[in-house]
Amino acid sequence: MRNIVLGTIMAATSLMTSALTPAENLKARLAESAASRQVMFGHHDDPVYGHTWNGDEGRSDVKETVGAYPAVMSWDLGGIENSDANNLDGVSFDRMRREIAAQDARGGVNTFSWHLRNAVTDADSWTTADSLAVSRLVNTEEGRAAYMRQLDRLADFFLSLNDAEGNRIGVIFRPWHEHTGGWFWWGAPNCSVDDYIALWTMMRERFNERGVDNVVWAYSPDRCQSVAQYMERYPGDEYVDILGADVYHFNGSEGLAQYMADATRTLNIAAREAKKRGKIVAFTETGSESLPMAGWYTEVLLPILKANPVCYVTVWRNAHDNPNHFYTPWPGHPAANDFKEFYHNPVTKFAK
Ligand code: BMA
Repeated sequence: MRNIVLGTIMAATSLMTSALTPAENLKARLAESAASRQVMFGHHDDPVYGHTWNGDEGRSDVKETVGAYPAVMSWDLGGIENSDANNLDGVSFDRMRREIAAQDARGGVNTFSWHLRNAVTDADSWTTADSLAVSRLVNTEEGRAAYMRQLDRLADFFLSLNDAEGNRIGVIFRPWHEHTGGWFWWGAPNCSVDDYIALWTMMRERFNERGVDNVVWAYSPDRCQSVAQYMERYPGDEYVDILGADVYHFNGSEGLAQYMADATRTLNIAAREAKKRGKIVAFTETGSESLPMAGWYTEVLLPILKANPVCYVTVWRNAHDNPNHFYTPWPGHPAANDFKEFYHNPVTKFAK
C-alpha cells in the first residue's frame, strides 16, 4: 500500500515537473527559496578567475575562503552578439557553458547580464554620445534586422545550455540593466521610454519564436528615488519574473549612510511592487570595491538583507588583471574572517 501510494505520488510529481518548462521549474525553485527567508549568495565569474589566478579549473576565491561555491554564479554575455569566442572580460563561452552545467549540477543557479555592443554602430555598452543608439535598433528596418541577428545568437546560447542528461538548464537573464542610470547607451538619459520597452518586447517575442523556454527574466534598475522612477520603463508583468536592484556602495565608511539609504529605498520599492504582482525580489548587483571596510559583509550587507528579504544577492567580479577591482575577499585578505561569518550566518545560503 505504502509503495503504491508512494509510486502514485512520484508519478504525479514527475508528470508535474515534466509539464513545466525549465524556466517555470527555476521560478518555482526561486520562489521556494525566497519563502525560506534565506538569501542565496552570488558572485560574478566566480569559478573562472580570481584576484591572483586566471583560467584554473576547480578554483573560486569564495570557495577557498569559506569552503563552498556561491549559490548563484553570475556571468556576462557581452560578445555573444558578435559570435566572439570569449566575452568582453576574456571568459570563453565554452568554459562558461561547462561551468553553468557544473553549477546546475551542484544545485546552484546561474544569472546573466549582457554588456553588448550596439548592433548598428558596434559601439560598446558605455558609448553614450549617440542619442539614436536605441531608436535606430527598434524603429528602423536596418536596425531591427541587426538587432534580430544579435538576438538569434543570444537565443542560440541559451538554447545550448544543457545538463548531463541533455535537459535544458533554467537560468536568469537581466537584459538592459541599470537603465535608470546614464552610463549605458540604453540608459534613461539616452533613450525614450517607448524605445527602451521595445528593446524588451522585441527580445521576448524573438525568444518565444525561437522556443527559448529556459529563461527567467529579471528587471534590474540602478538606485531609484521613487516608485515612479523604478516603474517608468517597466516592460510589463508578462515580460518580467524578478524585480531587482543594482546598488553599489562607494567611498567606504564615508559613503555608508548613502549606500544604506539607496539600497533600502530601492529594495523596498522592488519588494512592494513584487508583492502586488506576484514577482520575486533580488539584489541583482551590489558590492563595495576593494572592501575598504573589513566588516562589510556582516556589518553592512547582512543588516540590509535581514531588513529587506531578497531571493538572492550578487556581488561583482574579482578581476585577475586589476588588483583593486574585487568584491569578495580571498584567504588571508583582512575581510576574510568577516566573510566566513557571513557564510555561517543562517540567513545566507551557498552551494553545498
Ligand atoms: C564592469 C567592470 C569592467 C567589466 C564590465 C563588464 O563593472 O568590471 O571591468 O568589463 O563590468 O563585465
